[in-house]
Amino acid sequence: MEEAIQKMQAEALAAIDAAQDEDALERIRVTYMGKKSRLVALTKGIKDLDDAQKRVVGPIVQKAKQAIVQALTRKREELETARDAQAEWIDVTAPGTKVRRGHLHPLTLVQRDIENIFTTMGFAIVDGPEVETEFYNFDAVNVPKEHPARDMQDTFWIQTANNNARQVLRTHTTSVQVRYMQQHTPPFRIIIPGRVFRQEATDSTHEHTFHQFEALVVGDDVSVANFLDIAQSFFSAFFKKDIKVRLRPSYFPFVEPGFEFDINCTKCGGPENAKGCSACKGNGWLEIGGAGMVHQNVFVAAGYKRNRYQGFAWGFGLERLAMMKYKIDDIRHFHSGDVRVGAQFR
Ligand code: FA5
Repeated sequence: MEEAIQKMQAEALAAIDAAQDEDALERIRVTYMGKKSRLVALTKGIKDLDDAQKRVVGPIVQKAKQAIVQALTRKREELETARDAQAEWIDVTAPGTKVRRGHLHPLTLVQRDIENIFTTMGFAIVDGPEVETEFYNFDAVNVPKEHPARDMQDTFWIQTANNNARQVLRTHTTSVQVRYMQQHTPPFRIIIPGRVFRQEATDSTHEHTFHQFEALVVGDDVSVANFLDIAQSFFSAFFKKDIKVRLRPSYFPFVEPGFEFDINCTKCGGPENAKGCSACKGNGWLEIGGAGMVHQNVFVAAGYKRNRYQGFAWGFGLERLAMMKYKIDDIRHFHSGDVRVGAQFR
């Protein structure tokens, strides 16, 4: 009997040691310690032994029981620890879940692009207020009161208590020219990016709120040739191809002489291949903006002596340029808030 107990104990301990998981351990416990186990059967048999045998076998059975219980407890703890460690394990090679990120609006991208090109050409970036006085928006840039030119840009007027200091939502970035010149002495070259407002019906190429880029270069001997050179360098860098600029005589009160300027079509390349081109409607040129030599009256309004300096200025629409670059057919997409538009520029 003693041998049988010791053999059973050895078997039980070996089985416990080899158990792979908590279920297997439980089955071993039932086999060796459960109600119908051999150990229980042996324990029940003790009462039938004589006293001398009881004194020998009793402690052996107790020891075997203790040894098995201890082994079971130790193994259970070991398996539990292993299970917890498994649960905390992170697979660093597993594919991650994609984080949704925001992105810049296409107009911001174009604005940054334009600013980068100009700053590498030595221009400083200048800012000005969107709510502007009538003086800086019109008077200072040589648009006389009651002059029909004031109607060229449909203006949002702001109601103010004092009618002598009327305010507007600026209709063009030209409004910043005199503000800047009052504070600075030539020579300088600046660009003025900004939001402008006009009270007009919207269509595929017109918005009531849009952005302009003004460039202003003033010095002792600045000429139209400088303007052409800078404009061609800028547009070639912006469209990443060789671009020609064409001037057409035009009228803006703040410049003399004044021009409208076009670039050769970025789609067909120019008049030679323009037949049937949808971008330029077959004429080979795309209208970009207005330009000219700064009117001496503007310099005088800024406090400079008449005929002391020369300068050129130009202004163009940011949205129209972005439309050309990204082949966008309707200006209203930009402010529509339709995420499908912006998402294409991630
Ligand atoms: C002006 O605003 C002049 N201040 C530009 C200028 C500056 C001329 C310096 C000479 C010297 P104009 O009104 O043409 O000019 O507007 C300039 C550009 O703004 C246009 O060529 C066009 O690209 C853009 N633009 C004008 N109106 C709108 C509109 N409603 N929606 C979108 N873009 C517009």
